[in-house]
Amino acid sequence: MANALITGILGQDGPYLAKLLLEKNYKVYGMIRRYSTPQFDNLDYLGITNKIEYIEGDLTDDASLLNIIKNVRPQEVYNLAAQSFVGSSWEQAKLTTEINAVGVLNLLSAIKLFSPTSKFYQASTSEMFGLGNDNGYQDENTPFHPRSPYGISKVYAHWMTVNFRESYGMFACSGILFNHESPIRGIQFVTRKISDGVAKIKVGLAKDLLLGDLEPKRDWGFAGDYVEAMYKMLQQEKPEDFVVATGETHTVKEFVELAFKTAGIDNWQSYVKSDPRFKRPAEVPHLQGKSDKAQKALGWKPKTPFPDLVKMMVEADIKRYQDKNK
Ligand code: NAP
Ligand code: F7E
Repeated sequence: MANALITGILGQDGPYLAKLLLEKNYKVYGMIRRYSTPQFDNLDYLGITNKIEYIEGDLTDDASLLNIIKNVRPQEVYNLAAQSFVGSSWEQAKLTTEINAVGVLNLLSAIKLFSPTSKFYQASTSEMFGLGNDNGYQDENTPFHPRSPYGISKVYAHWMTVNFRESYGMFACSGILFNHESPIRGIQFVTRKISDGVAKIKVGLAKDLLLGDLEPKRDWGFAGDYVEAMYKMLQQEKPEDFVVATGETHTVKEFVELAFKTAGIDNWQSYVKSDPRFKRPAEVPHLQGKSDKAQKALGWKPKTPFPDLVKMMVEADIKRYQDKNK
């Protein structure tokens, strides 16, 4: 039986990836950091909480990683753990760097020492492009110009992954994924904040929705589709880096309009209020990925169109509130 270690198992992508690997008969180890009350809600949502073997560890604690890699010797390691919220990365720049940059070095070093044949996936991001090639698409050849401490930390981790591959011949891949969302997306990210806010307005629990800049454009896909690309990257004969994206871009405002419309509310302008607290010191104005390489080499394709994604998220949040009231 193949085995895999997933860090960040309690987040959004961890549960979708774990579900995919369990369906392929993997034994899945999930690394969780020490918490007084760990939150298994996302794994519960996908019905797989009891199918995973949990191990305590933290990317910033290199001894914990050495022990895990030594004991498990996973065939595949998916490093999804991160301080992933761009907005907080200015206030907690050092912590973001320790987890997202140095943490990845810790994990790669542990693998090199105790399980050098493990295949490694690094969760890289379109935030590394930032302002790079703002006039068109971003692909594997687009220069990086990160705009946040988060983006900068991920550039370090990306190049460290490439460097372990080039220096030690390790099977280390970097998946440069554009924004991907789902009904279990963290509540502070804009899509889920909108779907949750619209649901609260729909059921009468809120009167308005406070947002920052509505003009930035993002290439939004469905997390369930994107974890397939992660898996496929580690099944290749040789390790490479891939952009994963839909190729479509939409403004935050377009997401807002469609979310309200999906809930049967026409006049979104009456509910959405601008709040400068949600604006960023430096914005990434336009992301639109070109995933031709992944489509050709991995046979991967995004399956969920933008309107279906918005509908899935809004309907899931409305159902959550309706179920609570039963
Ligand atoms: P997420 O929901 O924020 O999940 C991240 C997970 O990392 C959380 O479960 C968190 O644990 C864990 N974590 C944080 N600090 C840790 C530490 N020091 N040690 C161990 N675990 C730690 O993120 P996601 O949306 O699933 O994204 C997965 C990965 O892909 C992240 O690396 C993110 O940066 C990257 N990425 C995401 C997107 C996207 O659009 N979703 C796009 C490109 C790249 P707790 O539950 O304990 O807080
Ligand atoms: O912001 C704008 C905000 O926080 C999207 C992470 O998964 O994807 C994510 O990063 C846009 C930005 O995601 C609000 O300024 C307006 O332009 O949902 P977000 P993100 O920053 O794109 C990348 C690929 C990752 O790797 C990250 O880990 O929406 N925006 N008003 C707002 N954003 C938030 N959060 N809240 C607002 O009220």
